[in-house]
Amino acid sequence: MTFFNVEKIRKEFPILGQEVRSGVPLVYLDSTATAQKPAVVIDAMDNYYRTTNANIHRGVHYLAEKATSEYEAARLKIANFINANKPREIIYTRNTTESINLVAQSWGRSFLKQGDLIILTEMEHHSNLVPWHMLAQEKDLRLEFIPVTEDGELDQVVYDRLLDEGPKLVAFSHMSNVLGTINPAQEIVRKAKLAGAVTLIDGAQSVPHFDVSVKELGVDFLAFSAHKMVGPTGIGVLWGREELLNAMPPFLGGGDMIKKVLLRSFIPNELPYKFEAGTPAIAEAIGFGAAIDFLNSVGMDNIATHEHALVQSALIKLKTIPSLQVLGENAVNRGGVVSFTLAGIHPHDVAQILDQYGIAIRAGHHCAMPLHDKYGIPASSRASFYLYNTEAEVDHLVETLHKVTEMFA
Ligand code: C6P
Repeated sequence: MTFFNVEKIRKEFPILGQEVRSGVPLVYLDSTATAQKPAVVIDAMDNYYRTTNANIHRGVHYLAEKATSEYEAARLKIANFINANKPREIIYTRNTTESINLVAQSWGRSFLKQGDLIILTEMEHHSNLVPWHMLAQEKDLRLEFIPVTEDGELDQVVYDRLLDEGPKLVAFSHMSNVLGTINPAQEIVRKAKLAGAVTLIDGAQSVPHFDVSVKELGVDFLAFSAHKMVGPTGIGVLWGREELLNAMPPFLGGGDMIKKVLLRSFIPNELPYKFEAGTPAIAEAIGFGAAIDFLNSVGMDNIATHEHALVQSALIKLKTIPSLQVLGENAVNRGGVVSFTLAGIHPHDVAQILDQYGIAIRAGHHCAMPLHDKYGIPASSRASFYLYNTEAEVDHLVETLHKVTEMFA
């Protein structure tokens, strides 16, 4: 059942109307990698370059002031979107990956010491693993992992046991980019806080797909990327609690992040500029603001409901393929991602054949190698859904997968 007019929404996305080959329309099922962009986002960036382009926070001329005010207006929209207290808690970064590295290199380097425990999970994207590996190597920290159960959920019993060991940080993905599992973030954060840990949520796959409120979650840091939420590439956000951000040293040094520079020292700027060194992605911030307006106009609850319906239908229909195995099929709470294997067929072959039928999916380890190791497979195929996908596209996927299995029979 659709709760909004998906055909009308599709018309807002110029790319979706195309054929990948003559007579083969595009079926885009790879929004978990990056989402398509509506015309309002493309136009906002185009318009910025045609009418406004100037550097921000530096000039006093008309264009500089206009660019600055549009850049800052986008920050306010983003703050409201995630229910943050203050726009200065929104730090523009390049993406989720940079946001997590910022926390590791600034907060982690300053506040963690030898032997300290960080709790992560087995379902993390490399972006929420490698920054901590790097820091752990440097500072001799301990990393422990909440296991993933047979059902594709986090093992809360082991989590409780790990909490008894006094972690300094609990960092986890709100929604898995492989399993689609939506983790009980509020509960994970609540328990972490009781144990005295700082908390970080990787919101790369949650913020684009359902309503996320940092106040409700009670978390300390939230990282996400514009490009997965119908916005441009090259810009993301680290939201952090003001008191934590204030206590952290700058991450990158250079222009705009300083209040004063002497030959041998500097005084850092106020938030959020302390963490925004150099000329930022101005057009992208403005495009991000337009993306937020677009998502708000559709309604995050409507988007979540639509995706839920699509993924439930896909899960039922995929059962008609006996050799197909869904990863984490039984997770109770899941978003619009389905990763699967087809017995005896390599995921890259699956993706290549689907491409012949216009269907774009992702094949590989999806930047979650340890999770694939856990399942004892090197790779999987992944279809993912967003607000512009349709039931007809789900049907096309399932029918084409039947053809794939027949080809290899
Ligand atoms: N996952 C996928 O196809 P960046 O690249 O920094 O915008 O996002 C990184 C990232 C972090 N966490 C999660 C849960 C993610 O899914 C991603 C990006 C894409 O699954 C590209 S690998």
